[in-house]
Amino acid sequence: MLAKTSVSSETRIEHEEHGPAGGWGSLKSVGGVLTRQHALLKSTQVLPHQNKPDGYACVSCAWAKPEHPHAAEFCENVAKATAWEITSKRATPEFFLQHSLSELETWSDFALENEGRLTAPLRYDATTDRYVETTWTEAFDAIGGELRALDPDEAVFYCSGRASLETAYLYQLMARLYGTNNLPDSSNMCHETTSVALPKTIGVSVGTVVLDDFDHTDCIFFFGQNVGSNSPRMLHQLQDARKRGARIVTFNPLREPGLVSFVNPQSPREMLTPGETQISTRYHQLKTGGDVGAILGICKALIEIDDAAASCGAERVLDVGFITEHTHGFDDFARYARQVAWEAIESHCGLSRDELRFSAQIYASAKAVIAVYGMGLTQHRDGVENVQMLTNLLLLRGNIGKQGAGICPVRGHSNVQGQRTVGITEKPALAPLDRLKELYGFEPPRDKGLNTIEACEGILQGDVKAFISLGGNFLRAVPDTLRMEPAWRKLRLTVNIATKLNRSHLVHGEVAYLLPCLGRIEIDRQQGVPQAVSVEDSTGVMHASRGRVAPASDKLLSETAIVAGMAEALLPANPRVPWADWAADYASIRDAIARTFPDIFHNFNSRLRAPGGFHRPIAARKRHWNTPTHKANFIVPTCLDADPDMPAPDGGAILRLMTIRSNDQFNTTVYGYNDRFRGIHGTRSVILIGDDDMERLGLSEGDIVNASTVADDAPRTVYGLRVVRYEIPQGCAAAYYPECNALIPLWHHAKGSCVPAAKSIPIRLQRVADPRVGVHSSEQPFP
Ligand SMILES: Nc1nc2c(c(=O)[nH]1)N[C@H]1C(S)=C(S)[C@@H](COP(=O)(O)OP(=O)(O)OC[C@H]3O[C@@H](n4cnc5c(=O)[nH]c(N)nc54)[C@H](O)[C@@H]3O)O[C@H]1N2
Ligand SMILES: Nc1nc2c(c(=O)[nH]1)N[C@H]1C(S)=C(S)[C@@H](COP(=O)(O)OP(=O)(O)OC[C@H]3O[C@@H](n4cnc5c(=O)[nH]c(N)nc54)[C@H](O)[C@@H]3O)O[C@H]1N2
Ligand SMILES: [Mo]
Repeated sequence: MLAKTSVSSETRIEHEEHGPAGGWGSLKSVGGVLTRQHALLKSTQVLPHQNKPDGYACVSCAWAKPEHPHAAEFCENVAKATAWEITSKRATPEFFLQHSLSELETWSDFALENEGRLTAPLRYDATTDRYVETTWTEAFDAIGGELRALDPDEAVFYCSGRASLETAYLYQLMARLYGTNNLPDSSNMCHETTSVALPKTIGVSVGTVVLDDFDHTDCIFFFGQNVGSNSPRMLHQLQDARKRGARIVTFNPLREPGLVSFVNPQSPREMLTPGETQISTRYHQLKTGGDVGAILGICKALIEIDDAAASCGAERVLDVGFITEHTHGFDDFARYARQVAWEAIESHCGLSRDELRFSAQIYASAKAVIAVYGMGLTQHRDGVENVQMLTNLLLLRGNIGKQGAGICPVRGHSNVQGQRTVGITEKPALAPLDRLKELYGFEPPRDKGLNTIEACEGILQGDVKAFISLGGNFLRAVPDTLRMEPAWRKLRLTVNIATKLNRSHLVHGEVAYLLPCLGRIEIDRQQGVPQAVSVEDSTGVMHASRGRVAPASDKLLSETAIVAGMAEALLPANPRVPWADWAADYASIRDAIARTFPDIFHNFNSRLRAPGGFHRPIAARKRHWNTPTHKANFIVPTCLDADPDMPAPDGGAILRLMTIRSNDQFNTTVYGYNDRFRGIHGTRSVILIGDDDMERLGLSEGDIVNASTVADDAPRTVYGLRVVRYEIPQGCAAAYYPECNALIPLWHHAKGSCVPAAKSIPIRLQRVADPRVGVHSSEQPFP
């Protein structure tokens, strides 16, 4: 058992300065994964086709793909994600005959996925406690029969963010024809905060920035997004902007090396000379959860400067014309900002008024500012206010709807934004229900469906009986692991459409199916014709994607074919809904998407052929404000005084834990146990704590601690974390996701968006006398 789970011989924490992002370290890190996955040769053959007009769209993050791609338009992450998908390792039916699910449950996340690609459809056999091979027809019929026996609202159709626009469209249609809006997706744990915050302020649910804006900006404000690890291709835009003299002001509790400096591994000249680009021109290590305070401080400083200018007739600092013509609520906001005390701001964010004033000057002197953000803003109880404060800042100088400026939420999964666009949503108001009714002649469900948190509550209460998962690793991604797992076992039906084995497949329902699908890099032939699929990137651009390598097994079906097959077995025949024809020719699905969403997808098939894809319309870019006031709205924050994330201070014993991603993972997929940017090697069972806190809590580097959530309703502890001394603001700590998800109470989520507050968990630490406890649990995430 331990042989399977142990992956590294050595645990090493380094404290020397870590090099820049990119560069030789990046090449070395990629090489390791390619070799381990036996994918070296194949990767070198396919990677040049990544994000190219004839190639496949990146399977890693959703960052924008340029119209004129670099010779090698890929990054460290993509190379890893590619190797992980086209690996020559296989988890065959024979593998499943050798291992019971109870045994596999003791394996780590890494070990499970490292078995390689799933190769045949599998059904759970209770008598042997194993997955056994089945046929596609048996699987579809059985799943259809199980679902028909339920009330549709007892079933949940989850969607991780990787499936194409075509598959996602069919998936939501299947759920609605069946009779439910229970369509939660990974954005419920991610940028749902954005989708709730932005419609109220600027009347769109997505960012307003496109790639071209990076060529025209002179200043970027960067909040809570770890570009070096999570969207490295964006470093090219940041590097170019810096070379033009643009300034980058970063707010992050951790000094993330990718935000400090960068060497372009695709530029031989840069690789051979020591030069590196400094990315951030100012770096504010604010307190975790302190963004509203920090941004408010900058707004307050701007308003102070502007008030002074107005009183002496000097040039104004605020864009008065824009504010008057285009915004609503400025007076209330300005009044609030003038009266709020600097002390309150400073204690909220841990930054001084002088630092904030200085950054306000930088902001004021820039003609066009982009604000970039990620999970550091969205995964807090006050996440929605975080994002809205950021739009307040942009609105003060008209930085929305002009070239080189705008708001830029960096999306996660490669098609997470697009899935929402084509109807994956639990909110009926966001789905084109009337149009679906008209096109397909049925009465769509009108009740609100379950989001991720509500689906978890439904599973705990026993109201949810079936869980269908289009990709993802739901059980590992959601909060409250130790409460969710026993409840998940009580489900009647679990169906997972997946490429690789993960824990959500092992903790299963009474009836369980594991259905293996093609990955996006694989050639998808239907009736002999290779098919293209499409995805939407973080900047609202739609791209075609064509697979390049032979499928991992001849028993795989495409995700599209699996959804169509399930739908045919589940639903009564309807001549207007030609599942088999759709699955045979994806262009016909695109025609259906175009008929459903003509504003975005008119002439979908022909426009998809354009190099660089096509843009969706984003009203706020044109300063059309689809809000109730028909203006862009300033929003007065409410959270400065009361901190919803943390209980009352307890003599400093309570720390605020953020859960983070390493450079060697993609969400719950763990590629390896090294976080080279943070100097942590060979283990993920660590907790990063600052000097002062270590001293105050009597801890030394290397001590083993247990972390427990400060909450009354249930005990939540993660055992055996090794203390790592790290530069992080006082009172804050960091540890890896998903290992620490057991610490997040289900109810600890963002007001308004229900995104788990994974960046602000109140915890207490307890030192473990016997350090061997930690050695066991560092390889063994399920104590
Ligand atoms: N290699 C790789 N790439 C990925 C992923 C992956 O796991 N691995 N995941 C993908 C997905 S689904 C997503 S959503 C994105 C996630 O990408 P990010 O949005 O970068 O998410 P995190 O890695 O969680 O890191 C958030 C950053 O916010 C900082 N932070 C934490 N709390 C606060 C705070 O209160 N304020 C501020 N200002 N900063 C804070 C952290 O220090 C960290 O640098 O990446 C995508 N790309
Ligand atoms: N504590 C904490 N929790 C978090 C976060 C955090 O920062 N902290 N982040 C949250 C965020 S931002 C997100 S997006 C979620 C992620 O939640 P999910 O999207 O549910 O999880 P992933 O880890 O991305 O899913 C990995 C699995 O997807 C399957 N897969 C990979 N490629 C394909 C494919 O092409 N098709 C299909 N069908 N399956 C495929 C593989 O079987 C793999 O095991 O986690 C959230 N949870
Ligand atoms: Mo995400």
